[in-house]
Parts: sequence; C-alpha cells; structure tokens
Amino acid sequence: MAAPKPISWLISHVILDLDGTLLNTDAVVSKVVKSFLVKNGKTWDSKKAHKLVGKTPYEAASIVLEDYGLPYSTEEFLSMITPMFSEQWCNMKPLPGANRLIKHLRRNGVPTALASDSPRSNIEAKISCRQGWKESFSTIVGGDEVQKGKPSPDIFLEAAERMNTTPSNCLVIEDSLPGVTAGKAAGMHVIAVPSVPKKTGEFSTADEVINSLLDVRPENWGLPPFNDWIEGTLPIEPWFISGPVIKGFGRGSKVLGIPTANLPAENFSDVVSEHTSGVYFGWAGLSTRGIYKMVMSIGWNPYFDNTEKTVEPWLLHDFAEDFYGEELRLAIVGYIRPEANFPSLESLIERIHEDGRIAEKALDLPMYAKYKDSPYLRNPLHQGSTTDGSQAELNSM
Ligand code: ADP
Ligand code: RBF
Ligand code: MG
Repeated sequence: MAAPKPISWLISHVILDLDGTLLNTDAVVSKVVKSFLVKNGKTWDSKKAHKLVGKTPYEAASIVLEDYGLPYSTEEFLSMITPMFSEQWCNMKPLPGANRLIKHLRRNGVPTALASDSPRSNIEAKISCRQGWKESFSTIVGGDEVQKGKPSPDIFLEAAERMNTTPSNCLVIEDSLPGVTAGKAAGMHVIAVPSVPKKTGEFSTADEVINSLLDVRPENWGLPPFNDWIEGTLPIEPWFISGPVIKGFGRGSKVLGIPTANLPAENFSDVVSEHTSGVYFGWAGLSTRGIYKMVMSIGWNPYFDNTEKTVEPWLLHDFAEDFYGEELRLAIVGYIRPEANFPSLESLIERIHEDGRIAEKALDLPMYAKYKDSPYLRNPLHQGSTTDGSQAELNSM
C-alpha cells in the first residue's frame, strides 16, 4: 500500500463516490441481471459477475448482451432493466465502514460532497433509504449536472466549486478506475478502494490504495482521526457463522505452524461476501468442547494468492487432537487489519502471532467479552446465518 504523499495535510474537504464506494451496488446488479436472464431462458453464471464490477450501466449492459447472446440492442436492454434496478435501490447495503466514515466526517464538521455519475434524482432516491446520509453531504453532484462524466474531472471540480474550495484541498474516495482518473485529473488527492479484489495494481495513479473504508486513516490527510480503535482493534456489528470444520489447503499447521479450522464458505457466501476480507477476531464454540478465543483471516491470503475467499479461524487454545467434522460456531466481534502480503513466510507468521496477541488481550475487554455468552455459540439448534434470533438479541445490546 502506497503511503500518502507528504503534502496531504492540506486536506479540508472530502468528496465521496456512491456506487461501489459507499453502497454495495454490485450485489444488486447481479441480482437484477440474474432475474432478467432467468426470465429470458438463460442461466446466470456467477463466475462472470466480476466482469460487471465498476462498469457504467452502458458498458455493463453491452457485456451482458454479448456474454449471453441476448437479441436486444444495448438501449433496449437498458430500458427494460433500469426499472428493475430502481425497485432495488433500498436493498443496496452500505459497504463496511461507510456509515462509520460518513458519521465521522459529519461529527467533525468536515465538509463532504457526494459525486456520482448517476443522475441526481437516482442518487437522491438511493440515499433517501439510508438514515442520516442526505444531511451529511454539503452538496450532491449528479452526472446530469455536468458536461462529462468520469474519467473527466468535471464532476469533482463542480463539487469543489460548490463547497467554495480549491481542488488541492479535496480528498476523493473512489472505487473505480475512471473515478480515480477523474479525481487526479481534477488535481485532487485520491484514495482508491477497489471493488474488484486482487486488482489493486491497476490503481497505481491513486495516492493510496486501501482494501475497505474500515482502513481509511483520516489523520494521514490532516483530518481528525477516528477514535473508535481500541487496543489495535475496531469493534464491528457482530456477525455469526457456523458449520462443520472442513479440510483447508493443508498448510496451516504444516507450513505456518498455525492451524486454522476452515469453514465451508459456500454455506454462507452472502454473509462472507458482505464483509470485507481482512483479519477479524471473536469467540469460537465447539459443541462438545467449549468456547475459545479466536482470531481469523477472511480472504484470498495474498501471500499464497488463493483463488477462493476462505474463512480461516485460529482458535487460541492448544488442542490435543484435530476436530475435523465437528460443528464450529463463530461470533465475529472485531476487526484488526486488512489482509496483506509479506516479504517472507517468517514475517507472515510473526504478524499472525501478533494478531493472536491483540485478539487474546482485546477479548477480555467487556465490550468484546460479553459475546462469549452468546446463545449462538452453544445452541446447536441455531443454524449459521446472521438473521437468527440470537443475532437480533445481540444487535440490540
Ligand atoms: P487444513 O488446511 O485442513 O485446515 P490445518 O493445518 O490448517 O489444516 O489444520 C487445521 C485443523 O487443525 C483444524 O481443522 C482442527 O481440526 C485442528 N486444530 C488443532 N488445533 C487447532 C487450533 N488451535 N485452531 C484451529 N484448528 C486447530
Ligand atoms: N495470509 C496472508 O496471505 N496474509 C495475511 O495477512 C494473513 N493474515 C492472517 C491472519 C490470521 C489471524 C490468520 C489465522 C491467518 C492469516 N493468513 C494470512 C492466512 C494464512 O495464510 C492461512 O491461514 C494459511 O494459508 C492456511 O491456509
Ligand atoms: Mg486450515
């Protein structure tokens, strides 16, 4: 990850992109395209979904038409599918860290604009479903309010002008390559938060590339720091997953000396894809053994460059034997850091041990310790998901 450039202390204004940066637009795009294809006698191929990420509606439509051999022009297809999207706007979930960032900027009086290529009315409709968002933006600029969309700088220049500031005072946060290009062309500082995993190399023109909004460090830009980090950890809305322990890549114990009790990620792919990859911690319940502290990585293990997103929980306890096939129940309560690559296996191992020490200590804090008593961790009747009763009960805590 590139360190922010030294002149960054000039930042006084922030400009945020909406789709793919604050809102998980891609999940809804997949859902809508899938239902359209099914109605047209085609089968949705989830492996092709990534081709639509970060594309304009026109580009995405052309790709779908070609991939699935549909007999429509791009314009016809767009006119059929656009109303289907509009129905789904309120189903777009905020991306991890989006609510936190917006609230933080507002609470600290940092003037913040929303700048999106979508028409202004669509932006308004999308954010109206999210409590406190509209009031948090000093201005909103839509694609229909400027001459040219991203990668042209127009939209960001217009946002700066409306906020009565100069481009060099602005920090843009963007998930797409055209957006990053637009921000740099406007003479602004740009943090890229790529929506497409493992494609961070393409964003080298950005001043900083981060994995998710949880990793924004406002103080690097001269803005007020977040004050919710506690002993190297960030409390999150807890989430809960469970399943039988399965075989992993067979290298946790062998290569790293750190066994990870893998869970079948496909059983809760929605929950896993909703959460950013990274290192998390929490509590682990094994039905016949007890409840243990746990630290885990979720993602593609950059050091090994895996092709699948895996869930790798390391229980902070010495077990006398393996427990493959046993039901493992996890309450994930905090975040530590993004997944990273390392120059050597030793440095990866050292970092994982440090994660273990951080988790071990943090889990004694009352705010995390209380989840040790979650009914979810013990009750074998609850089936793994975030929508069961024990979750609702915990969320109200
Ligand atoms: P795999 O690649 O099959 O996951 P690992 O080398 O990562 O193999 O070993 C994981 C297995 O080791 C787990 O499935 C579990 O049965 C066992 N195990 C023993 N101690 C632990 C521990 N402290 N945390 C996680 N798994 C452990
Ligand atoms: N793998 C990485 O490539 N990068 C990481 O930053 C990373 N962090 C991890 C943190 C923890 C707490 C654990 C348990 C594992 C982490 N791993 C990471 C995953 C490790 O590579 C994985 O468990 C092994 O590859 C076994 O499949
Ligand atoms: Mg493992």
